[in-house]
Amino acid sequence: MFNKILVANRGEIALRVICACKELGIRSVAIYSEADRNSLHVRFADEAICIGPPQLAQSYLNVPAVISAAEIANVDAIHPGYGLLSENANFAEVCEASQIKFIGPPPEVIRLMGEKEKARAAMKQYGVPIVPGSDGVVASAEEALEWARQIGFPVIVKATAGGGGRGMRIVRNEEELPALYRQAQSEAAGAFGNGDLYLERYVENPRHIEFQVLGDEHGNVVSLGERECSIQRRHQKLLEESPSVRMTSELRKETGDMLSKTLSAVGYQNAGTIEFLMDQQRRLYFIEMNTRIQVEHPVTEMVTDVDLVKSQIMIAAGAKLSDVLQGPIVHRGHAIECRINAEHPEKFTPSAGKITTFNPPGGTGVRIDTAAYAEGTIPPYYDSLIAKLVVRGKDRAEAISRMSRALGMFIVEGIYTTIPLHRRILADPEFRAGNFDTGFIERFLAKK
Ligand code: MV4
Repeated sequence: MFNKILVANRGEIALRVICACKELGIRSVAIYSEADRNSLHVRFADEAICIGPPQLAQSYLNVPAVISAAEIANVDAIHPGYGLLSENANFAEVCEASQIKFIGPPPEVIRLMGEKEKARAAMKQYGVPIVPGSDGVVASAEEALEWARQIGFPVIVKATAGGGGRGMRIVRNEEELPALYRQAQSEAAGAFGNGDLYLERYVENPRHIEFQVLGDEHGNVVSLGERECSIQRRHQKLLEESPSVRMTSELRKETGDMLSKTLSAVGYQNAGTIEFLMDQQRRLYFIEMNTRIQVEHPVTEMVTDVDLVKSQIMIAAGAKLSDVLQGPIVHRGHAIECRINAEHPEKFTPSAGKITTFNPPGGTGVRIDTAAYAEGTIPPYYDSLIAKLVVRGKDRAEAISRMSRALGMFIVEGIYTTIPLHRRILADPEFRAGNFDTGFIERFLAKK
């Protein structure tokens, strides 16, 4: 097992990784920017190293600074958390070259899944259903038009390097295709330095359903079931739950078995998430794969009792899945997560500053992942997520009433948060009935 791990992240996820290290008896090393001197990840790690000024490019994204800290602290491994360097294949390579274990899949697997058109082709090769679309990258607007005629409108043009909905355009007819193709191309080139596009048939009002997997270094991959993440705004998830109200135990098993076969063939190692769109007929279509631990991982932890971050660390140290899991995956009850962001309720703009009051709820079935505290400051430089409120109940009805009462007892003063928005979502009849898709939030905000 590792002796010491550097946590290349900040905020709640850095603290989450430190918790896993403590429980495994591994020393943890925090890195921090000048804006994070008083952060809890610094306080709770066994060692902490300042790596630069507040700006991301000069601190948490500064590869030479992160690697230098790892070498000075003499760590065995680096856990990247989510975001930041977590899906950067070059960083994973630098770790390898420096004889530091990157807690994640091999660089070539990160690279494969990072190019969405390549990931699509790989999944298709193993029989995972994908949305009908182009075979590879489309080189021009003319070629896109040919594919679109073949697939049928509406179609969606996507950037192969895409993420967060950038470099994506919905195209409803032939006339608007050339202009939208060029818009997506220049947006992608600007945002990712890669303007390559591919085409898919546009699935109307889908649900967003993702499967959690774990793969070890011995060719074993297991599925831990799904999370439903349809409650999103501008490609930012707000609320996630497991199980999905539209999932059946048969579909869960069939999809999980298909994914474990496919991903062991691909050589997948680490925790991973496979994103699907689900249509009204309950058909699942692969869209992309994330090769990191995700923000919403606690939802799966609550219904399976598997510690995903500890599992990631044990797997990276060479452990077999059978030794990590010690038995079959069992799904019990229902879990919901609300993302508490520091942002203005109407404008959805970041709300940095000092937290004057912080009263997180507790009680049966309630979990809070946060690095926030009273009198602490939320710096303006980083992601606005300040806490995740997660509950588990025996069924969805109990989880909803537990979440409603917990949200009612969560007091944060001094900054704006998404707590009031979540209280309204939990009270919405359509949400409570399980009647929603990725268009929910837009309709919800319009009817107010
Ligand atoms: C789609 C789609 C409909 N059809 N692909 C948005 C971000 C990226 N991860 C994939 N996205 C979508 N891809 C096809 N072929 C609709 C979306 C989409 C979406 C997906 C999941 C959750 C929320 C969404 C909101 C708008 C659009």
